[in-house]
Amino acid sequence: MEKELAIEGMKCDGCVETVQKRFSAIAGVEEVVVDLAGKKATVKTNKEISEATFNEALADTKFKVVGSK
Ligand code: 9UX
Repeated sequence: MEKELAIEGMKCDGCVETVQKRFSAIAGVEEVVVDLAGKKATVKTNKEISEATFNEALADTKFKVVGSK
């Protein structure tokens, strides 16, 4: 499955790396591509993972998932 997540708060490649690491640590996530300019992440997963789960993975960061499709 593939999901596109709109993300607020990323300002540089360090932010991209943090989001990449957090999302990659979620069980079922197989690939994460973060787009700084596009303020989004495209994730490939082997099961349905809710937007809320991705947002929880960003707890204690300044980033926030604000939408998904
Ligand atoms: Mo860059 Mo992001 O120095 O919090 S890592 S702005």
